[in-house]
Amino acid sequence: GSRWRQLDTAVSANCYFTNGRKKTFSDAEAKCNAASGSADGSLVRIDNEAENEMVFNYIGSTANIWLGLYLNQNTGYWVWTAEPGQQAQYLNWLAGEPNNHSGNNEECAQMVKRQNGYWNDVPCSKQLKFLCEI
Ligand code: GN1
Ligand code: CA
Repeated sequence: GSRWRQLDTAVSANCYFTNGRKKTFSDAEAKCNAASGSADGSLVRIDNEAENEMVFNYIGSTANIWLGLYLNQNTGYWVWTAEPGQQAQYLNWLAGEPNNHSGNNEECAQMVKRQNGYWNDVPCSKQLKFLCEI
């Protein structure tokens, strides 16, 4: 669809999509899968500081968003939906996070707009805006 677009070609050649709606983590990931057709899109994956800055600049005009990052219960590793078999390498947690705070039920990660784009673990059932990547 036409809503897929690049954000900063100096940082990433990948395309990004949002519909401005709020969804649970799994519903948001499913939307990213569906919106990309056969192209295997997922919730946004951030691999380095430049990409984090790019995405943070983008959400400056929107709100907190889901990242495609969740806790693999079996391994105890944080993994990206785009590559669930691999432990996430770049992480940008806010100080004190991840803390599994809300009833020990925080297994999905959000980028926090008011915390300079640092990340926080929250319940996957939370409804957040999201950014897809392809
Ligand atoms: C938030 O809303 P509260 O204070 O119980 C946040 C947690 C953070 C915590 C940090 C759903 O918890 O993930 O770790 O602040 N919960 C949500 O103080 O955003
Ligand atoms: Ca938390």
